[in-house]
Amino acid sequence: MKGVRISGSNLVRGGLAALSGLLSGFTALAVAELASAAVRPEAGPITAVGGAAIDRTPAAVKDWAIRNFGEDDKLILQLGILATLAVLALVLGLVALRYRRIGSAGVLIFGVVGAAAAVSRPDSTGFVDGLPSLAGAVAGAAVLYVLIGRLTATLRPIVEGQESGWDRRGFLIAATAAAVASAGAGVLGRTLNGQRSENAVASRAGVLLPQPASAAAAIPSGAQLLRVPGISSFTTPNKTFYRVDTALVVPKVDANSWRLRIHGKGVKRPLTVSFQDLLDRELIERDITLTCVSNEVGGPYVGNARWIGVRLSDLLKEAGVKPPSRGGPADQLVARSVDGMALGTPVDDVMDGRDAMLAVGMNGEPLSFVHGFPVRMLVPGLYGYVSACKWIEDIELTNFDDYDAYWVKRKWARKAPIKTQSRIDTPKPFGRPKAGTVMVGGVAWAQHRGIDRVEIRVDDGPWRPADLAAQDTVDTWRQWSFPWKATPGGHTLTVRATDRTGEIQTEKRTKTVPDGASGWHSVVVTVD
Ligand SMILES: Nc1nc2c(c(=O)[nH]1)N[C@H]1C(S)=C(S)[C@@H](COP(=O)(O)O)O[C@H]1N2
Ligand SMILES: [Mo]
Repeated sequence: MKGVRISGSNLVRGGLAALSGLLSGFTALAVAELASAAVRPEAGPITAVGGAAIDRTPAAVKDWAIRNFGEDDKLILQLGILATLAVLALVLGLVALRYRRIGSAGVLIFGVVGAAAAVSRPDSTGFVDGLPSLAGAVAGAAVLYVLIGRLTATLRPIVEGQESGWDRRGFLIAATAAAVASAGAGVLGRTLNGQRSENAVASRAGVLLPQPASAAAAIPSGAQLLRVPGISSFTTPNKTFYRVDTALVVPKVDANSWRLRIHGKGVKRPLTVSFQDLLDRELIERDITLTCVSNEVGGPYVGNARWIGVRLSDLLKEAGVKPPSRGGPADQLVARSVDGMALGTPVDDVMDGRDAMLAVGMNGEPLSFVHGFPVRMLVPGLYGYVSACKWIEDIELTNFDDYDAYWVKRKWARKAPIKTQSRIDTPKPFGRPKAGTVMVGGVAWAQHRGIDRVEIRVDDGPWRPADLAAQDTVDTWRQWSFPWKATPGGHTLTVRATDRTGEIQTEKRTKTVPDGASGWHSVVVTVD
């Protein structure tokens, strides 16, 4: 009887020890959240560890995550970190029951790991970034130490002959106090961190985009094919525009205090401009199709929008920058963002007359926070990772030989013009259209070269020309359609495009790494 009772009580104590571990982890995160409000929200442990994990993720894995989780990749990563921490906290609680100090030391070690991650981030402001993790870990370690102390305390039996027990009451009080205090710290931290972004939200709400001096020509009415249900809309709405970046916390920048610095090699007159300075300059409005280098053949990471911004070459010329083709000493423009991203763009591309811009507006609105408010860069014809810096705050002129930007350090190519691609939007893969005329349709893009021709092949038949929608500009994608006389049975539809230099989209399949996927998009359907 006695033996059974003791092991039962050990089981309870084991469970409570594991719970103490969890509570200690909760305290650590909550206190870290509060401390991060005093440093920077991005220095919080989950963001820091997640960000550091993204920085260290090999290109192929990053690509795999984008492919499988799409834009939920960051949420999945954060949930994964939380789940891992929860398991480790449970284990530490159990360890602490036997070895009280080692349990608490374990919590401290996690704090050091979090602090190291925070300090290592490219946007880190130095050692202070490690403080939230350390402060959280110290609080968490203390909570674990105290709780385990109550679980292992031996109280003298109250009644003569009764078994001596542990401090149930003390444990309950300490655990409740820790939980309440941690929840308070967490909520306070969240609120304070939220307030920082309020100024940014207010500054965005206050933006009135001026009329651009150089308006975009109206989109030709024939650019959007109306009789092809299921085709991508010519202009991608902001809400559904794809998003690819490394930011676990979307930067919320206050436009009123935002500044952009232009400096570096061959910059005769370094410039610092404010958001208002940009709005006061001559603005251009252009339709530009943006594409991600991580887009698979047939993939979704491409979108077209109407952007308003300042011509980047105007600013560079004002700063006295000459492109290397005219004797300038710097061939790389490195754009840096508030979140520590660095993207490298060929100076020649930016200054060759194309509409490279610092964009402030997207489809008639100020940029949204996810798409880079207040200002982002865009260079027609180049993949986003070598051109489209969001939340930009610094432009440095340098050389490709002297500096590798963020993605280049991670095996992606230094230079990456967008490859000619075409995509079948409808019918969908494994669709079951009815026999008869089926409207096949989609989009094709070869930014800054333009699309000249799109062809469709049914099974192993001949290539036949698709009907092209009107071209907006060479910097935008182009819709196409093909009325297919579909016969019952399984069929494979394949598309390929030809750009305006006369080059046919290559059949050769390549991976997205290092400079973008190539190959033809095919869709298999069964005609009923
Ligand atoms: N600051 C910052 N800018 C960035 C990135 C990033 O991770 N951080 N990703 C780039 C990549 S890879 C692409 S494809 C485009 C995507 O822009 P979007 O999210 O507005 O579609 O932004 C670019 N600009
Ligand atoms: Mo990208």
